[in-house]
Amino acid sequence: MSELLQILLSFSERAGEIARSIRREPKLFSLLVEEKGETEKNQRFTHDFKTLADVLIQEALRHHIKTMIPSLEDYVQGEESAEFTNTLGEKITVKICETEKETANLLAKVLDGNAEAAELLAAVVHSDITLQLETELAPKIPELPINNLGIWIDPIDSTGEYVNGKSGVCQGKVYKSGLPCVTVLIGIYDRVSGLPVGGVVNQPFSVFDEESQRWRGKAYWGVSHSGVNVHNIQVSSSSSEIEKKVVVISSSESVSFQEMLKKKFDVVHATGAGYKLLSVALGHAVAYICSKNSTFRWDTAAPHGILSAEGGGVVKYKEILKRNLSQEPSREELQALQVNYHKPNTASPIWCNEGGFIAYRNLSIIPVILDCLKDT
Ligand code: 2IP
Ligand code: CA
Repeated sequence: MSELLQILLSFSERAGEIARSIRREPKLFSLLVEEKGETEKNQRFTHDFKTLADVLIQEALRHHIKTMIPSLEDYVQGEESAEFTNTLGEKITVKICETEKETANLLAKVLDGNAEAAELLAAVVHSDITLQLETELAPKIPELPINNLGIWIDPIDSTGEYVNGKSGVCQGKVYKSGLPCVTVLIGIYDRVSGLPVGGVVNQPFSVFDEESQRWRGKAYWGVSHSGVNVHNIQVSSSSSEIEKKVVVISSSESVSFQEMLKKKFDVVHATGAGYKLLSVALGHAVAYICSKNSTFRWDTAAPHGILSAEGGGVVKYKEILKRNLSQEPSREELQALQVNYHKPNTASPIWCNEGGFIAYRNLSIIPVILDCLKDT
């Protein structure tokens, strides 16, 4: 069993609980909804607070890794900067302290002295939430070479949907928007090859339980290392038949791009890069095609790890379009075109997924997609 995966899975659940409790606690939630406030102070304050949820999760993971696996601490990278400016213009670096009280004091500074909100947040950050790997799968997971690994985290992907807090609109099995599109993404990659080794995707708002009037989360994971692939995804047989022709894309893609894909697929716009990748992993869509520089390594690393464990992957879009499209790409060719996670781009933004990508669970879909796009 991999201790690292167990640690990251449990942590993803704690992150999911931080995300849920911020929406659940009236004192914290009121800060989120002030996002729509009119005054400049309110807007700045809540903008900072929104970011604080992200930063808190990221720094909590860094703290957790430092405690559990000290050698990995320097190799945790994330979307957020831990430096914060409150409405008084004070610069504060958010970190998780040794005690809950110390963390609360630090957070109170970021929250302009709102001690009650700071204490609530500190309590959930320091709470000991665990989620166990499935007992039948845990023994199959290979040990991972900790000293060769790096971690990418996107603490809250789809921040806009998180703040809006709508329950979500479905097209087929895919949510186009809403809280189910929010994900916590923790990806593991090999520092030498740059290839994904595994990932955890936590969906904090997966199912709304009418009885308790609370959201329940789901956590998905996968590992692909030394030829051993293990994951906890269950793709129902109906998914492979009914959803066969769904591809997910961002609503920001051009009309002509969508028209080309519509020749062979039902095209669904869904929010959240992490969520779209998860939809492919779950078999709710056959592919996610992103033609632009609109995502980052922290968006793709975790679900890429799961897709690799399923035999799929995430290949560079512009690169694959350059090859001879009349020939089907081989497995080896697709392997060489995988997005990698260890080297920044030569031009800024250095960690964007330059040139876009195609995410797939089954490689047989790639020639069909390329056939649609051959005139681009
Ligand atoms: C965003 C978020 C957006 C996505 C964008 C990501 O991350 O996932 O929804 O755009 O690519 O970077 P789209 O939904 O159009 O694909 P964040 O919410 O963390 O900024
Ligand atoms: Ca993101």
